[in-house]
Amino acid sequence: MTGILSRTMTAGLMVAATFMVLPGMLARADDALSVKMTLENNTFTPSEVRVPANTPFVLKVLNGEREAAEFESTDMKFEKVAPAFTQVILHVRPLKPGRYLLYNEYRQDVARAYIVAE
Ligand SMILES: [Cu+2]
Repeated sequence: MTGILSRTMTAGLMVAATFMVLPGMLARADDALSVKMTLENNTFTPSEVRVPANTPFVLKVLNGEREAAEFESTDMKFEKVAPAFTQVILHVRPLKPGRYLLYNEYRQDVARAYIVAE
């Protein structure tokens, strides 16, 4: 239920993340809200995180599995492969209030989590 919210992100990280996910876009390090999740044993921790609605944020998901995962969300329109024991950084566009599903596409049946925008 409780997400790890952090407004601290170094400019260097922000540039790297932007380069990975949105090539060509300029980094904005001033207002980065970041949220973290970890996937381990087919379970996301936390399984639900809250973010402010209508605010862009950075979602960092660590794949703690021994095999690759694909973090995907049709609700939030992203998908990214994460090799074993790596973290992916996703720039999520502002969300209207609601509950948004994300999952490991390789194990959709079990590994699911929610972003709650409010
Ligand atoms: Cu996919």
